[in-house]
Amino acid sequence: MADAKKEIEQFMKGLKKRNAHEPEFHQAVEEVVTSVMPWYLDHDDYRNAQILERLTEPDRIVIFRVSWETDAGCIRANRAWRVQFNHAIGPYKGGLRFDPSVTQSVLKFLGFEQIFKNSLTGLPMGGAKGGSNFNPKGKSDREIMRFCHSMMTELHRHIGEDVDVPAGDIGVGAREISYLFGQYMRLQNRWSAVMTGKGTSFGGSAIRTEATGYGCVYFCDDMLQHHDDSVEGKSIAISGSGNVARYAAEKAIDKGAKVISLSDSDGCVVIKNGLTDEQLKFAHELKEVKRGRISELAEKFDGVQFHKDKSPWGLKCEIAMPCATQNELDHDDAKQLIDNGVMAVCEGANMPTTSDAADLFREKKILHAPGKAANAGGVAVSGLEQTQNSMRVSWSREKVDNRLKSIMSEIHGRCAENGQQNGHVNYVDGANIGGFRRVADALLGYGVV
Ligand code: NDP
Ligand code: 2IT
Repeated sequence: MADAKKEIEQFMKGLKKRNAHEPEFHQAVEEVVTSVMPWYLDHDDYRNAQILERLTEPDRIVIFRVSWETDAGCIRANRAWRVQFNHAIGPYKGGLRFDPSVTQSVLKFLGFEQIFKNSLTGLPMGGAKGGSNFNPKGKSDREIMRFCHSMMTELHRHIGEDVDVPAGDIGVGAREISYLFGQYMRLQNRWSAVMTGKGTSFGGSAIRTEATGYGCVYFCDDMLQHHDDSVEGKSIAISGSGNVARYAAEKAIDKGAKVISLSDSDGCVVIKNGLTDEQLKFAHELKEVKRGRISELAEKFDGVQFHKDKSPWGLKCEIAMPCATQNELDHDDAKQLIDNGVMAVCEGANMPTTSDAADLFREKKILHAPGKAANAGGVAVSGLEQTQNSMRVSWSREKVDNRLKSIMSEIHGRCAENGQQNGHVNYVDGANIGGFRRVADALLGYGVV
């Protein structure tokens, strides 16, 4: 068998040359290729069909301008993308991100990750991602509306219920999905399930808002139970205070854990005695309605302290749940967490751990659930929303929540099966290999496409 390390180096050299100046994309590919290469080299049929080479080249990328007008009458132009990465196992599916840090590299990494995440859910969904470098912070509702309407005026040509179905991500929540969907309907003159994360009054699924955070805690509990333990009674450091972080906190509290932090890009709040239901309610309102800063939680409640420009990774905790953004947990953070006795890292965000931090978790055999497994609950319930829309039915919260739980358990099972290493489960390898195999089989069957 060829030397896997050498083959990985060779592969990455070519990929970096073809995709210069795209560090996030390189990082996401390298992680998958590192897990998959030994298996790939063992399977000549996949190798001869150049499955890895084909899977790392997006089907297409649409780039376009979004022109819009501020309330003061100034004209602005942003750049937007839709990366349609791979639709071997179902229509393209993945979120839209609005943030000034959005680049083609970021969206390619996210679209690439989405292929394997969606495959792990067992549902028929391909991988895509899109978004814009538009900054929604500080914009009025009407500015957001004008931006979303303008964006959809171009995007609508490239999506469709059986083609590509966008949803939310950073900076894109219920308000933005409604504006985008409204414009799609106006342009197409038909109601179609072209987006997920819709309001429940117009075709959205119960539990979709909560699904990523809830699913992350279900996965974490499955992972700990597989090791004869559970989330109950554990102290959990959570980063972020957006959609994923807040609903992860809600479910963690529900399962008897102690949530000791939340954060945003200004810093983190530490809640020594554990986040209470009342504090969480305040945080939901603060972020969803007032669109305020997490420091206000410390201003409002005794026993909550705000640490400017700090992440939660210096805190002593048993579980770390990064739920903000990519590369928010680096090697020093990983070292501090390990020195403080962390037993599990469960990723609500996409690729929140830098490569060298992930290497350290691997070396120290820390249970490390990668985002493509642990945060797949969001897209899984998006898939269930698509099913309900096609059937013209709407399932109860209980039914969707039960489906979510069983999908997360199935994902855990796929990771455990594919990540067995001398009596230990490597969840990163398990998720990458498990997600890859289903898509690779489909591509192999299609011939040269
Ligand atoms: P939101 O926009 O609701 O919240 C994002 C949170 O992360 C905010 O608290 C934000 O703080 C913080 N944040 C963003 N960028 C940074 C940064 N550079 N440094 C520190 N904090 C930052 O997004 P979501 O909760 O939806 O998404 C969070 C993560 O989860 C992302 O990685 C996303 O890709 C992933 N994800 C989301 C899913 C979903 O269904 N929504 C599904 C699966 C994964 P601030 O307000 O200051 O910017
Ligand atoms: O990263 C993700 O999985 C998401 N932002 C959700 C995608 C979706 O289509 O629901």
